[in-house]
Amino acid sequence: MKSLLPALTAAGLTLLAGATLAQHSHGSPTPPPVASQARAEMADGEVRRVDKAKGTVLIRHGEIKSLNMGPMTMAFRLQDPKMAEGLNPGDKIRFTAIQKGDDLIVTNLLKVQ
Ligand SMILES: [Cu+2]
Repeated sequence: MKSLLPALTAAGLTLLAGATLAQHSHGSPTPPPVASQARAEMADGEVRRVDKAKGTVLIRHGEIKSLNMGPMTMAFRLQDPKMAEGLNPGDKIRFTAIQKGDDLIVTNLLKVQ
């Protein structure tokens, strides 16, 4: 578990170095490394239930590496209750979550087709 941290840091530095080189080699726009990095952190899920009043959502999710969690169905709190708008049971999503005390909080959520 501890050995993951230096590896992640090294990967981050490599991305930064790559971005700097790309900027200096030519003027054409290159896709920022942020996109793939963010996607790697996102977990897959399927919405099972939405509680707009409480701002919670029950998600059947896949592995969440950042939380060291295997696939399961569980409730998450939405960082912003507005994230529940347009969200319905059965929707496939990709999301990021953080742990805050006993709560798991969805910080970013995208619907996928
Ligand atoms: Cu879980």
